[in-house]
Amino acid sequence: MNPVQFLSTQHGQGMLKRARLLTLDGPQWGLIEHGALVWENGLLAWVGRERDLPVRWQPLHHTAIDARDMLVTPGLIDCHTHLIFAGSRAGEFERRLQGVSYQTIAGEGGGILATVHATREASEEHLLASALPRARALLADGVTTLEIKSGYGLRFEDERKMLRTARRLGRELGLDVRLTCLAAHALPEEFAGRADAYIDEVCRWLPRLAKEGLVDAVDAFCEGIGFNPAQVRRVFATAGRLGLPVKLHADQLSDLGGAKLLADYQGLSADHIEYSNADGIRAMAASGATAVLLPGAFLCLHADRLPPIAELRQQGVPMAVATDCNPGSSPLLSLRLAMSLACTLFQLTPEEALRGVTEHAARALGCTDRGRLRAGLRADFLLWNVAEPAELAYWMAGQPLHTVARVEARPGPT
Ligand code: DI6
Ligand code: FE
Repeated sequence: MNPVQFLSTQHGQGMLKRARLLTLDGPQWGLIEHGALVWENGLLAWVGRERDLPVRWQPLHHTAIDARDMLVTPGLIDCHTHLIFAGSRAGEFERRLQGVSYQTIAGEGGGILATVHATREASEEHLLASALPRARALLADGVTTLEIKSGYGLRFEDERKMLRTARRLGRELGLDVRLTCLAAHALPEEFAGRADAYIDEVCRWLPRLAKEGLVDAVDAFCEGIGFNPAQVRRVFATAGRLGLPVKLHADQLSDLGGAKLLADYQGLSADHIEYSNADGIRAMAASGATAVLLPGAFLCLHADRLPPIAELRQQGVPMAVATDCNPGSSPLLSLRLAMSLACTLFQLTPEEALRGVTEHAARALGCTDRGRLRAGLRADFLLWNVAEPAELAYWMAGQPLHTVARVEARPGPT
């Protein structure tokens, strides 16, 4: 199996020719047969049929990379991960296979809090070293933009440690990483029975973390085993005052009105949403929010309540797909497998699944500069060794990726 080739499009100009472009720019796949694209200093400068190449770009033709009729897509975007953590929850995996529920384990002080203990003990170096192989697995599957959440520190210094590590990981791998503060993920033991007091702390941390450039968005876990809508509203109101967009782990295990709550704050995305009601989906459509589907967690938790896919389609709510890579509910290291699960478990079409990890995943992160092959957007694109577009969601595992061309994230101070 040939290793994936990496190409930086950060500097200078370049051209790709003889490509089958899946642009996602328009209905269906946005397929352009016999296509070509030109990049310049990290941006796509032109995308179209090779025979229509403008005169100004003709000089590039003789040094163009020949895609040899391979399918070319935008770089993949994993818009929901908990990639930074210490410790292992494989033992819980075994217990859940024996029928012990996720909630029961959480109630015993395991689950998220088990990972919190390990993450609090770990240094930044240890967190980075343990996250790098997980990130490299996602890169080898075509991810060029990665969202990473905090949420296993639950103390200021440990949440800061997680977000700094996520930023360092991006620089180490030349990958664009979007940082989401999920301090409202679980109630730490030292605040047992005092959730409102803990939310007070989180609201005090946000301006300090934002001032260090460590927060691109704010998230919360609105759930019986997480935080109630009133507590989430306080976190969202603080984020709003700081000009930070919000996202929400919404209605994953029960209907707490999380989708409607997210929409009330013009949030970027409601994620999981298995139990979201029709009112919440309508509110998301009206507010322009994106739904993030997380089939890995659905599968691993043996969930039986499907997200409201028909309502999302009917209301025109964009559907993104992500790995939710985390040690408890979704130890999933392949965004393409998430695409496949979104098709087989949630009945998405292969085209919806690819749009879910490109254009719609970009929307879920508030990134308007990526997710399609269109002039002016980032020059992140992938060449695939597959004959048909549906194969991108059809093959589970394997190594169909041939080349990753991407804008390298600029190194900088850690
Ligand atoms: N929902 C999830 O599925 C993850 N977090 C959340 O809010 C689970 C995270 C974990 O189990 O470690
Ligand atoms: Fe999650």
